[in-house]
Amino acid sequence: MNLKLFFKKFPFLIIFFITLNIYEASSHDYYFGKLTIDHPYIIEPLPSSNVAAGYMKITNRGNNKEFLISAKTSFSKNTEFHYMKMENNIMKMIKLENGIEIPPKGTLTLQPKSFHVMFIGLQKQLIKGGKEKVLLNFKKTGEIIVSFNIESIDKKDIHNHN
Ligand SMILES: [Cu+2]
Repeated sequence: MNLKLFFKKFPFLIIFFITLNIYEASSHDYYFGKLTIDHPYIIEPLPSSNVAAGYMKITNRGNNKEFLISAKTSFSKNTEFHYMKMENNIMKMIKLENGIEIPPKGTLTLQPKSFHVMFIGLQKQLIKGGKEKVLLNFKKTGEIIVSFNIESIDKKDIHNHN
């Protein structure tokens, strides 16, 4: 049976396939050894800003701790890993010198007001809708290039990734 005939007989399948495609295009996961990196994104910084923050969800299916120890990009001079913490009603940004720990059989979510990758010394303007490649280096699993979507902060509020 050719495809045209097939869809004539089962028109609901067209919708199913289209939905499947959209889902795959937006799911944006990376499987890397025992790690899954889910939906890396950067919140579009203000045009005047010299820094931007990146987020993602990292799942470790292994039996050992893993560490995200470095990140390299061509759009920023430097990257650091930070954690935000409330101290006397003031949000403090703490630099994580040893990287970000992902517990065994666990998930760590980098998200606003928590863990993030700080891209410092931006070399270009990051505009929502764009994508930027980042080389992530994990202590045991090694290096992987992932694509971060540039998203606006408004979209994040109505968008639930869980
Ligand atoms: Cu920061």
